[in-house]
Amino acid sequence: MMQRFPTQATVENPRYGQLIIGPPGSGKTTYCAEALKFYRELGRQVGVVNLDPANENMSYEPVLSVMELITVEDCMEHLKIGPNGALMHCAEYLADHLEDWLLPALRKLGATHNYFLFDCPGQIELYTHHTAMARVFERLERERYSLVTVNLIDSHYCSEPSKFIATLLMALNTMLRMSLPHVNVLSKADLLKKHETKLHFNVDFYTDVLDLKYLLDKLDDDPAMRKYHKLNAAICSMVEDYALVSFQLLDVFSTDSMLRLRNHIDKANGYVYKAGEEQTVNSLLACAVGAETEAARMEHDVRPYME
Ligand SMILES: Nc1nc2c(ncn2[C@@H]2O[C@H](COP(=O)(O)OP(=O)(O)O)[C@@H](O)[C@H]2O)c(=O)[nH]1
Ligand SMILES: [Mg+2]
Repeated sequence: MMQRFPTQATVENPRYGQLIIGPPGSGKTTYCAEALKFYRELGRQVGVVNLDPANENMSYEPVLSVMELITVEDCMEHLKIGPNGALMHCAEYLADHLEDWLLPALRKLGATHNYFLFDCPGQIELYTHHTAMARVFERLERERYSLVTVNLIDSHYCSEPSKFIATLLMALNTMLRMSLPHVNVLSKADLLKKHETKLHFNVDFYTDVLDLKYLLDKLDDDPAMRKYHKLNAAICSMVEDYALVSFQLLDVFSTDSMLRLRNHIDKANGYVYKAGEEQTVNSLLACAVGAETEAARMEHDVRPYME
């Protein structure tokens, strides 16, 4: 987790935003719906802003949706382009209408909300190659939102070493490109128990990303992957050298899991340093120095998803 130091002390009315990203189907919309309820119960003035122009089955009531501005379907019909091109076009269109659409709407909502969950589009190329979403995020930062990217990745990707190595590379690439406080999440962790027989290592191997030598050995077991040994070794060593990628496990339907993730996110975007619902010196200190023991962390973060 990349962490931001407290800058809010000088800001009059701090505003916060979680940028929920991750491949289609990784659980972004479900997370937004559950986080909305959860944060509301904590008393936060929170709302979801849908920035995904192809978001179907929104299970929450957004305070604002990009689909009021443009939809993938309209683009496909009017521009006679395919779904991927239409999505890129929508992202460009959004980035071109920040000053006359997104920001005025957010400022208006600012009267009643100071915490936004941005449900973002999933296509990875929007974050790794394209600049439109980066432009949106940069502009929000300049608008003095304390942002954190919450990158959801289906924990199913742990089931095969080759999938996991691709996940690591994708997470690192996104983190470096976005250069924002960042929390990587393995979503649908409740399903890990079901897949556990397929996992080659303990769950904490995947969350902590400390020693990838074992992953490399496993990759070499597969003849199809063995011929890429040098490439895989280079990727593993790069991920280890940066030492930035680690994951939080999330089961959106578990209150404890949502609470643990909230603690990480609050540290990452600096919410914890501001007059939030946890204002005591002890809770600040606990967050600041990571006062939890390794055993306690294992008990809460890893154990529920084992056996
Ligand atoms: N078991 C389980 N399923 C989940 C969880 N989060 C999301 N899902 C399911 O994953 C599917 C895709 O979720 P969705 O939120 O639409 O993904 P999006 O495309 O990233 O917005 C849906 O069927 C959700 O019910 C979770 O924590 N546990
Ligand atoms: Mg969605």
